[in-house]
Amino acid sequence: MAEESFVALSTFRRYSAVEMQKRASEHYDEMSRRRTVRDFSSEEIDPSVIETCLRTAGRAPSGANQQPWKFVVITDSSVKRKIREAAEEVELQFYTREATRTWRDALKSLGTGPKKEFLDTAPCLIVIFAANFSYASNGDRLKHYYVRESVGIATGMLITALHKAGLATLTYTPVNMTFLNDVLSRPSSEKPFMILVAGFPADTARVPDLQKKELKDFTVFI
Ligand code: IYR
Repeated sequence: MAEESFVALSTFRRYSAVEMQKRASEHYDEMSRRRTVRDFSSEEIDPSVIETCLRTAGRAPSGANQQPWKFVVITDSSVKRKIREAAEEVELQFYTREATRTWRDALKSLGTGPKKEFLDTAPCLIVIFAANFSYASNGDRLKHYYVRESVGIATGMLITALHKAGLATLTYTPVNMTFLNDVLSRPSSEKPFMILVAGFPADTARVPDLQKKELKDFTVFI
């Protein structure tokens, strides 16, 4: 085991009460403008913006600091095409057979269906994998803890970073994502977590008029 090593906390910043409220409100306003987009233009993204956003995701807290995430960034159109083909097969099964009536009803307001054009048109797909274990340098198998929580936090930080950088995103999760291991040659220790689609909205993009719950409806203060 590595010996514990501590350094002074030099990165924390203390703000005045007024400044705290201002910063909190500004971030609320910024994130309130984020919408999930399903129609993308094919305009390319500067790769360095994606890299910086991924670095942000890599700063997420994780169980035992094991950082059990892997981000596969796809801009190659033939790989995007393969993902679209495999995903549409899975979705066709879902929409025509597997989805329960209640699940179908829950999706009505989103206007989704088995066609996933965005997997072709969007300039960038980020496939996020969750690693249940890794191998230490001596070859020992290292179990990871709180994997889904950790990867979920990193994904949230990535979504926030991409939005703040001026990109639109779509959190996309086909019911069965195992095809992603094959298409992207990832080992079975890595489980597909999500496809995060990133790009610029198509000029014609429209979004459903969804309502968010009020603070009082999703919080309890004790
Ligand atoms: N994966 C399908 C179905 C779907 C499920 C949920 I829950 C959503 O919030 C949206 C879609 C699809 O993407 O069409």
